[in-house]
Amino acid sequence: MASILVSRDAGILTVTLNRPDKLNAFNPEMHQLLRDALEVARDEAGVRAVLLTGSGRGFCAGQDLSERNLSADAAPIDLSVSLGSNYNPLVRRLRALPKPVVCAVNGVAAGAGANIALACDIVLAARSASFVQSFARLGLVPDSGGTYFLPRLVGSARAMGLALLGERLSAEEAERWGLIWKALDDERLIEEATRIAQALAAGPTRGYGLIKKALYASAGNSLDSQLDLERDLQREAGFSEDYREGVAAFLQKRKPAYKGK
Ligand code: LHQ
Repeated sequence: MASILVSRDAGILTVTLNRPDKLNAFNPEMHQLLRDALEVARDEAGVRAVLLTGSGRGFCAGQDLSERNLSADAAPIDLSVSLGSNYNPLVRRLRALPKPVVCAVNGVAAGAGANIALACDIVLAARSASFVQSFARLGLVPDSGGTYFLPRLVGSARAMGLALLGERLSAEEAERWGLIWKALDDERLIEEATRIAQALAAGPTRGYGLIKKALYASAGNSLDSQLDLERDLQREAGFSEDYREGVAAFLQKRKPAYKGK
């Protein structure tokens, strides 16, 4: 059974983490297949949105700990190797993808699994899902962008509480705290995530890519540099066919037919 399932429909690349017995914990094969899928999403013009979810009752339980079994006499593992070669490139790939990524968190998201969800652009979660910064329970530091995303999304008091205590945060609380876009009834999750992905896949793809660039740069920029960046990105957006189509459709009082160009 492949540890990642990939399907394509109407401009959406749906990627499903598929190790349900391990709550979709990451192993090297899963990293490799996810990397391949995100390269397809980046390189193929026909893909205009990505939908990421998990199979079974979990979204992703982070690193597969059964692969990290440390006997007393074993040499310690250098964890920076797997962050440098797998997790960090994954987070960078998700953020840099010039197309929107919708994440449907179908169940528990723990450790790197929680932070990979937070690296996506629109995060929806089933009401039964939860987010756990489980790292401190193992003596580790939140990784995969956790120490970057958490304080920016929920403020430093809540970020510190989540990181130190490693308690489960329900999907509803995550929505109230501004950690995610929306919590939804379980049976509506995939339907709603697909509806959003479909709308994005039919939208002005180049403009969306530029919106991602602008918003993700904003956290590290002064107002002055952000205004300059907006000017430059708007210049680029203004040269797109979709901008031309958007204005024409508005003036002709019809629905725009965006091509993603
Ligand atoms: C698992 C796992 C798992 C293997 C559940 N591995 N089997 C990056 C780079 C380098 C190094 C280190 O780390 C990282 C990033 C990280 O992600 S570190 C953090 C790793 N993840 C965790 O610490 C989470 C561990 N899992 C849990 O705390 C719980 O399983 C959660 C809270 C996710 C869910 O709890 P429950 O709903 O009660 O489920 P469960 O614990 O019964 O798990 C179900 C099965 O899944 C179980 O197997 P079994 O054969 O007994 O049914 C677990 O052993 C397995 N599983 N997480 N990460």
